[in-house]
Amino acid sequence: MRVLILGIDGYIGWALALRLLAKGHEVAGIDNLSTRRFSEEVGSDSAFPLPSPKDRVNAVKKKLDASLDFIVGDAKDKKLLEDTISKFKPDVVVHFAEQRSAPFSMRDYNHAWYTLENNLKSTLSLLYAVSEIDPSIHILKMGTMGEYGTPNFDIPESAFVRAVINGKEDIIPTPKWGGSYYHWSKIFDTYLIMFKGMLSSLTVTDIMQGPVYGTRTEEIIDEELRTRFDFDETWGTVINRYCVEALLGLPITPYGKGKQTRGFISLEDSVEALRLLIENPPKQGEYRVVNQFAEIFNVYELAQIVKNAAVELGLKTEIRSVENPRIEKEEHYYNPEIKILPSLGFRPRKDVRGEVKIMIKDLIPYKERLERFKHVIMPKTRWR
Ligand code: USQ
Repeated sequence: MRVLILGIDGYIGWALALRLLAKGHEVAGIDNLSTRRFSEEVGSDSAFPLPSPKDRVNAVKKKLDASLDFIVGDAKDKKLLEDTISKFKPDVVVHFAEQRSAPFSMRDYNHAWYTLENNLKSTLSLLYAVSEIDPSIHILKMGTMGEYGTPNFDIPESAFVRAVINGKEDIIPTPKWGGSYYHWSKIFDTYLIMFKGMLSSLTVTDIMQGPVYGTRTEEIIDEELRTRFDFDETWGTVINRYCVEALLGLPITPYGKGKQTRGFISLEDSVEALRLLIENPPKQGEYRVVNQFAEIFNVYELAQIVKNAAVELGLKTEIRSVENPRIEKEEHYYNPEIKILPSLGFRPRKDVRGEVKIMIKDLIPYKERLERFKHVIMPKTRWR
């Protein structure tokens, strides 16, 4: 298949490109390199040094014997999308080209607005470009499990639910509640996709993915092919942060009561799930919602798992609950449905307990580099 990845330079975008190339698909990608810049803006960097786009393309040629078109450009630019789609003629466009950090979106008005404008504009540009050039192209859009929030009912894996209000029944969009401007941008994206998808009969998979963790996938066999790995308070997600905290001898930091519960998935399982969704598109004109996670944990349980792994590897570390910088439920019900990926044959191959040991081992050679960023690890961005 021919796959265009918007956001190919990112944590998942790059890993997915490698997986698809290894499986014989043709891949092109667009990225404006904004995560590299924004990571610098908060005084941080990827744990693994990142090759330039040109070096990434060369590494793919050398190590995977594959070619890749890496376009440095902005996915908000509708003309760029039109030109690339007309030339490359993708079967599927994967949309990861969004600002993906909740804390970054909560820094101040400018960061909130940047997140909303960037994410909604890239989504709308893509929806229009595809509907004008070839509405049969499958759009695979990265949303988030965080769109649902943490409701006191089972989270369905569907775009609509049945509701009864004052005795009258109707079908309404599945209720959503974002915990940051970033999460709200994904909710608004979903509504744009459902509306424009309905108007133009678009074929869409909207993926609700939980936090991803991990340092590698099957294709990431050496440093030249590594994907970025963030650990600072703004760009790092919880398990990745805990591993770096443990390695540097900093306390592992569950926020607040630590009973915040999410569905987690390893990078390896994430790219495999994405490959399955690409190779098994929905029916033409269908809007498909997919919940994507592998294991459910609360953030205190995760801290214990990372601590045990670190101790086994001879590291000294402790868990220290810190005041929660976010406004979120710290104890809640959590039971999301997951049926589509299993129906496509998806079986997670990694689990947190095994993977965190591999992660810490992968990070050990970069300890000295990580020491330089110690000051950006503890949480500073407050929700109010
Ligand atoms: N947390 C801690 N300690 C830390 C860091 C985070 O307890 O040191 C807690 C947070 O308070 C939160 C949970 O861990 O309750 C998850 O936080 P996170 O930073 O790992 O993830 P989040 O901000 O929700 O966002 C990440 C990605 C985002 C993706 C989302 C999936 O950055 O792109 O959409 O995970 S989900 O969480 O399901 O919305």
